[in-house]
Amino acid sequence: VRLFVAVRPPAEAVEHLGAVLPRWPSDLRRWHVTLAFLGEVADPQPVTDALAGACREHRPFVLRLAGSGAFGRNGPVWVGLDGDLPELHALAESVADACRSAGVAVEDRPYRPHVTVGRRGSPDPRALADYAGPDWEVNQVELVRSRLGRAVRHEVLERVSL
Ligand code: 2AM
Repeated sequence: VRLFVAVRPPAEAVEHLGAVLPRWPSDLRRWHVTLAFLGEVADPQPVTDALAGACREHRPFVLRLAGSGAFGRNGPVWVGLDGDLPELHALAESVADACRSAGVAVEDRPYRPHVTVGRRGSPDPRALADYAGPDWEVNQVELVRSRLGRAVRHEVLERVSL
């Protein structure tokens, strides 16, 4: 199964952002902040166990959606995060370590927290550069299965509290 670990902004936060976009996004319920992308994993159980251990070491913290940019010209458009960023980075590092201890080869590249909100340069990230949404408390982490196909589908396999 194809897996990733993420935190999910609550409905208030994604709807606040949705309301300032030129068009109401169809995929708003899938918006998430990836902590670690695992790729194909044969057996999710060891990951689930390691994730529980990692999340026990962290307390809830506060984030808000803020700022925007694109990965390259005409690339995916993202909205950034603000708030307790050191806690977010520390959590992402713990999650990556936990996945590695469960035998998953997680990429070791600089962590750039974001929510992907569009593709091919749309919506215009310049219009969202000064965006700042409401604060929310991050108190759980999700292990998500991603099914590729004509329509991407996300299935939450596990929710782990901080
Ligand atoms: P993205 O939203 O910025 O594309 C599920 O695919 C999640 O894992 C997405 O949030 C995706 O980021 C993220 N991800 C990170 N690295 C990835 C990779 N190499 N392939 C696919 N998704 C990746």
